[in-house]
Amino acid sequence: MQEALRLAASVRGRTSPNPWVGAVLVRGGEIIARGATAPYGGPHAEAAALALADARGADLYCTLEPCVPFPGKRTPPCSEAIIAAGVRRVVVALLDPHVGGAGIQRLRQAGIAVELGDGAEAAADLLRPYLKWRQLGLPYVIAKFAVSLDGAVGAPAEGITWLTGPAAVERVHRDRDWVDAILVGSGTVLADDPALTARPGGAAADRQPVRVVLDARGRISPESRVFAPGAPVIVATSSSSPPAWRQAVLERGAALLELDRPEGRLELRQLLRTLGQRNIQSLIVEGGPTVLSSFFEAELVDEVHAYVTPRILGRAAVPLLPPGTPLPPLHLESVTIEPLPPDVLIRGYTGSWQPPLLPTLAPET
Ligand code: AOF
Ligand code: ZN
Repeated sequence: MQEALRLAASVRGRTSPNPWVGAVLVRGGEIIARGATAPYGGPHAEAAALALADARGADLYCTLEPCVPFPGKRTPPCSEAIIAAGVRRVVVALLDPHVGGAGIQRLRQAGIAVELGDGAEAAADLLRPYLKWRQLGLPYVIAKFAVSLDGAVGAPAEGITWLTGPAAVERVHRDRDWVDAILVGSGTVLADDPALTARPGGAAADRQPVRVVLDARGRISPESRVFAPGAPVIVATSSSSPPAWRQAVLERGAALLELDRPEGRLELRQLLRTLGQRNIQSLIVEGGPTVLSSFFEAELVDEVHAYVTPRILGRAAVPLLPPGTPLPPLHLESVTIEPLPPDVLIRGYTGSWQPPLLPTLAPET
């Protein structure tokens, strides 16, 4: 199962809106074939592994429940392929909310021994974006920011966009490289004019995340770098942005979303629902402080990536949450710490949504 999880992780962000899954065929304690989900429309992990070896009498380990037929399906169902291949036993880490146990049932019906739950926690952890999107229809939200030792958020000085060193910048690009979308506010576009592309190893990635800009009043220039070709752009605005500006943004090839703006703030839940409908399963909110605090305030953040940088900026700290925000203090869960010299990444979950582990299945008969 560990090898299946490694295979799944190796295609993270390459299969959307399909979940990234790994599968391993084993006979006599030896791995005889490996598979990972192909890009959307291509073979699933199980099918990929089954195509590589004679599976009669073998055991199959998969990180997600094998699929069953459904209308509009693009590939042949894995459960049928497993049965036809003569697999003896299947070990499944996690149920697929889209399949809901029907895959397990079908295999058992065909006389295959199915074991459930080995590696469930690791599989759910790996698939958090897909699981949340399937359950709630909303993308999984990662709030990313850099903070100095004196608690200031944002750029150190005019013209300098990155507070952190090269190792942390590379880490950010590797995250941009797997998520479906990146979001910033108009203030960040005005201050930094970011390209918002994934450039791991310094080179533009083949697959780019969708760029989302929040601009209620139509402040950003249609000449901004975020409109450069290479990745789709969505600009979320309100009824108060000028028609001429909207026209100019559309001419730059961006999609416009008009959101409600109760109390002067864009309706973020409405935005996330719309992004979810567009198959965006994961979103990094990169700033600035105003946008980040709105996401925290609306309790829409699932995961935090805080880069702490050993600088003392000696200017007024920008708080992530405005003083007096009516929120219980947030303690991150499952915290990990990654040294990225000279910076440190503190990563953790807010607990606003929990992945399902093992919903009860009908007992084996
Ligand atoms: C699996 N193995 O590797 C993946 C699965 O339209 P299709 O044929 O690509 O089917 C998409 C559904 O299959 C998707 O919504 C999810 O429920 C499941 N993904 N299933 O057995 C895999 N990626
Ligand atoms: Zn499948």
